[in-house]
Amino acid sequence: MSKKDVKNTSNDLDKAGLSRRGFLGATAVGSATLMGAATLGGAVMSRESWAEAVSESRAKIHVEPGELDEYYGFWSGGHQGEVRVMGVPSMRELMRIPVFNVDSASGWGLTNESREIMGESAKYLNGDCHHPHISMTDGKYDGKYLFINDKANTRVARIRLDIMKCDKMLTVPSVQAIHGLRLQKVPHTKYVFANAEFVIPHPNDGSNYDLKDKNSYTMFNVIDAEKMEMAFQVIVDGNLDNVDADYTGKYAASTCYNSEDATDLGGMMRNERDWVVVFNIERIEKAVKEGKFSTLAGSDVPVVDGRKGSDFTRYIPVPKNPHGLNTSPDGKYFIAAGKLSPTVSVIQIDKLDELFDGSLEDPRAAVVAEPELGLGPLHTTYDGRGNGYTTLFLDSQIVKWNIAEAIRAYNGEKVNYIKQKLDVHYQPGHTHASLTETSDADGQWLVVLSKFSKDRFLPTGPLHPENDQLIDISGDEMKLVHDGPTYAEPHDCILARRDQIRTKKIWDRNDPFFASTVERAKKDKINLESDNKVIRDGNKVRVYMTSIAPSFGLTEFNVKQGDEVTVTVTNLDQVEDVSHGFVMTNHGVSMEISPQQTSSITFVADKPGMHWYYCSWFCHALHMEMVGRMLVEPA
Ligand code: K7E
Ligand code: CUA
Ligand code: CA
Repeated sequence: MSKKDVKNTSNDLDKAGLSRRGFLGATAVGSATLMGAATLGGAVMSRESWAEAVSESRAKIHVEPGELDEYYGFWSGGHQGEVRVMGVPSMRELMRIPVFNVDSASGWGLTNESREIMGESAKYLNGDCHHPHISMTDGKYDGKYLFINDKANTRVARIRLDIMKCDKMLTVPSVQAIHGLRLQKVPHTKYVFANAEFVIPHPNDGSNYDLKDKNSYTMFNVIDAEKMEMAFQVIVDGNLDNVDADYTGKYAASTCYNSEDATDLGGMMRNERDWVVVFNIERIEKAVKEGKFSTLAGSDVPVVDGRKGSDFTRYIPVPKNPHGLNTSPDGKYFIAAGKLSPTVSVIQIDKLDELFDGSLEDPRAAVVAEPELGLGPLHTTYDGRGNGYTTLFLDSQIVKWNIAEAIRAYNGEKVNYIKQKLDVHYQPGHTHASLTETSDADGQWLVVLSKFSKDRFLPTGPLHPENDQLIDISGDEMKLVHDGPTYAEPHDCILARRDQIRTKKIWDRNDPFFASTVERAKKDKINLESDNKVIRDGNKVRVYMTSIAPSFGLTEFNVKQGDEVTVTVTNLDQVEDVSHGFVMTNHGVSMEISPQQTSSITFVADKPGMHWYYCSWFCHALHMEMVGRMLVEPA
């Protein structure tokens, strides 16, 4: 079926005197079995025309060899620790950005430059990242940074999108397990909001294990995005799960599933309602500026108390163990997914002012709808046309529903706000529509990150890949167009238009990424762009060399057994894509040196004899010949 035919189908509908909305509404009220039937714009289609409509959508994701994708996708790598860059809609993996892991191709976690960025936490070889988010200006992606959390080791990292490398990493003090992470959207990303999930005693020194004690709590953490330093922390009741920010710059809101302060599953499910806690960032910022804060032992970060009764927060009861919290792109609503309740709770953001000034007393008055969507709602995303798309973990479905109609139904009107339920495969967690968390939400593509793939791919033993599915949401009907197996475990992803990301083709010699290495070379009176020299400093040996395809500036250097050797390589090539590598055999040494980059790595020459080093990134027809030898004199 051609595009023209699809259009005709809707025209026929109009001709029949049935407006799209009227038709859907009437049918849906009358029949619960509509869901799952093939429909286009409300018209029930034949099996044949349905297949044709889907195949037309599928043709759109075929990006020809040599053609570029319309969107950049950034996927978290879950407990694998990295960020993955995808092209959408082709779903081709473009790049991996190591962050909370060690990567032997790039040398992340091995090189001096990366270890300096990781700081003290470089000792951790693992991470668990969930939520990647791109910095914004006026509620739109500015393409500058991507931030991501590490639940495992309580960190937040920043990736510079011009070079697609992590350039800052911060361990959040006095808390455990950063989970939810979102950015201030307006006026710009001044703050990173990071939820610490687990309640711990303060001080956590073994003197107290009582979670009901008033000195046991977790905190909402606010990070200065530009400096990547802590701005302030807010003590809360309960625990903290997911978070999002509004479009005024004033509020952020987080879900809490453990209002019970329980330590076990049964306890955490006891209450029918937990809550969404809303933070008045403006008020907290003001209090901190006026010095109205305290600090915790071993930290100088300003801490304010945002527990119940505080001026800084409001607690809005919602059912039950809520999980995802997502702001609608029109800026009107925070929507919290019920998880153990089949509902989502729609919180009207412009009622929050009244909630904070006291003119609205009951916090539940800010809830303007609580539509029933299905079993296990986890996360919601938006098409910018007034619809929400919520993952149903237990039903293995994505449900499209209309927000305005859900509000009318909550007010007693008889409307069916559910537009479509589509099976996904299987057990979806996050879902993300193109540009959905910005005011540019364009309703083109929807990614559903399914936790189980079961039988969808060739078997790979007991451990299965996940399944990231791509759905065309540009029309009235969601159409599943692609299965994308992924390695553990992308929790979340985001999509940005390709023009919103601007990358460098080669390194700038003044790039701060390797500035401290340049600084060290200066102290050694080394010109990195021309010198090939060995500096001996006691038992520390610093080897400086250049590289230009297909050779290293030094093909041989001498050290003594037991020396601590730092090899610094500067890639003089200026041709885009000509990256070199440096690997010292049998020493655990490997790194990338891309055009105009300087990289360095330190190791102990603990074995006497001859040790070859070689280039590990294929750079030239004579790449295999790009070698040298380290000669280690026995002690
Ligand atoms: Cu639902 Cu960590 Cu965003 Cu996983 S979280 S799914
Ligand atoms: Cu240089 Cu391969
Ligand atoms: Ca609970």
